[in-house]
Amino acid sequence: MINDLSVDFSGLELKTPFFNASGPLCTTLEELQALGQSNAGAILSKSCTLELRDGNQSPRYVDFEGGSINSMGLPNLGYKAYESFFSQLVRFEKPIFCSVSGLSISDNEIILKSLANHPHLNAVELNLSCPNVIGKPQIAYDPETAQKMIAMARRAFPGILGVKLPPYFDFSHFETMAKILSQSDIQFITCINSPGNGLVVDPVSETTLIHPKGGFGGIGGKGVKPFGLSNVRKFRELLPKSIQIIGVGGIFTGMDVFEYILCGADAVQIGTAFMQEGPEIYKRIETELNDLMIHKSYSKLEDFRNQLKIVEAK
Ligand code: RRO
Repeated sequence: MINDLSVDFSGLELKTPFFNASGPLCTTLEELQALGQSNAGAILSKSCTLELRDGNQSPRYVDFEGGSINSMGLPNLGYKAYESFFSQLVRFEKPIFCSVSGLSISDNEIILKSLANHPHLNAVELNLSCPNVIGKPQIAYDPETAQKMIAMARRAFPGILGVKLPPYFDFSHFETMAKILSQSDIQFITCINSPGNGLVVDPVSETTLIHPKGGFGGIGGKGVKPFGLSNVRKFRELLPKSIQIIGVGGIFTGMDVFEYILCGADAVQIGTAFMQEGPEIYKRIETELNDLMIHKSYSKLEDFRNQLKIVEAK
């Protein structure tokens, strides 16, 4: 490593500012160990529930030109399995994050209280934005429920706590959520989850690409980057500095990471591109970010974090 790519994340050291988004390739111990061996700055587990879940029927994850659509439906091994994995990940000497997505407030409370006693877990990312559980709306689109969930989580889990948000598209919605988040004593937000309920069509077979929910699913990939960037930028403007921001959405290159940090991200996560390329992606992205920083004469991330300028009017 030539530049200093490290991040102080609520007192945790991330050696690189990028790691996996919760979802792709982070469900089994083997997958989590592969993240440990990679150049990812942290290890994040698949969103977990109280009990093991098989998830939705296949096909449920399909790549298309520049992106992906998924309706996995929260397949995971149940939180107790992840608790047993975390102790086996300590040797990689990087922060361990657990994503939690219980199906009710009381499920989340049980999981979080148990995680609070785990000696090797460093942080929790509470998922308020899964778009794919049949019959369960995305919590973070309902501010009142989100507020209750976050307040409960704060009481149940005293450690480093963040929430994973869906994309917002209206300034009034950003302001409503920012008010709740500012009053909630959490350490970070992650934005954005895959924009929910997109539809991708195969014109040859005249079918949807995925089966569950009539073909509707969360969209990842290049098309969502403008919304990932806007959500990071807007929340950075509205939230106190004490809340750090992880950017997600459409990151394929070191240049994409650079753009997110320019918009105010403290760190970033990679979903679709990680699924396509595997754990080797973190080495490539590190090299690309390093080269770009050298080209621009930046030696550390603080040199350009949150420094985006508005283009002059003509
Ligand atoms: O498992 C999923 O279907 C899923 C989840 Br929990 C999520 O948060 N985001 C997503 O795109 N898929």
